[in-house]
Amino acid sequence: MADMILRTTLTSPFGRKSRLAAAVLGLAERIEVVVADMFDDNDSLRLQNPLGKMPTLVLGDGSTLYDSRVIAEYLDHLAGGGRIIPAEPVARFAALKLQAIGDGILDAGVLRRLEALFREAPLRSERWLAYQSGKIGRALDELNAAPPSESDILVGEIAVACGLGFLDFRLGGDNWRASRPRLADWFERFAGRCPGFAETLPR
Ligand SMILES: N[C@@H](CCC(=O)N[C@@H](CS)C(=O)NCC(=O)O)C(=O)O
Repeated sequence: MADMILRTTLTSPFGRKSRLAAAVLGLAERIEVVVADMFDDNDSLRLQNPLGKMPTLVLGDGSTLYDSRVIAEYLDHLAGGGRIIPAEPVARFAALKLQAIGDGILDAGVLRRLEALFREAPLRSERWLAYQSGKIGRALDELNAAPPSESDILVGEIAVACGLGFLDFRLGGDNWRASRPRLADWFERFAGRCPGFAETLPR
């Protein structure tokens, strides 16, 4: 039975990070997803998280946790610890660094999307959009040069997969795969082996 609520949309890539983490850790049944609307002034999301951001996890006692990194830590803790965030320092910081690059792709992608959502076409800054695209492109190149693990499913692999899934969902026309075949192959294999991957595809 669910004893926690996750506030997110079914398209949020950061929300997907939490949902994938829960699936990987065998905790999905304990979490009910209650869809949030970041544009609705009256949505309780803003009471649960003053930043009004998704994902936000509401615990059984009504207290809340955010952001996706903190939620990943919490779920890992609930599952016994060291499952998606290793305790051993070398593995731990490698996983957290990989999470940072996956999150960074998402931060840049979300900023690009917000620019399009909040600014009319004539007001959009092409320079800003290109600045964010540069981050995504360089991150993808680095990941292609050294793809994540083929066997582990740690917070880093989860974050990178959510980043790539977001590019496919929101920037479908932008074929990142063509010049990053090693990363594309990694992503395809990850999709096949990661619990919850298909169920959490953005929709
Ligand atoms: N660092 C945060 C980023 C969360 C985030 O940017 N979420 C987006 C949706 S994917 C959001 O809520 N945007 C609304 C806003 O920025 O007001 C995390 O890891 O959870």
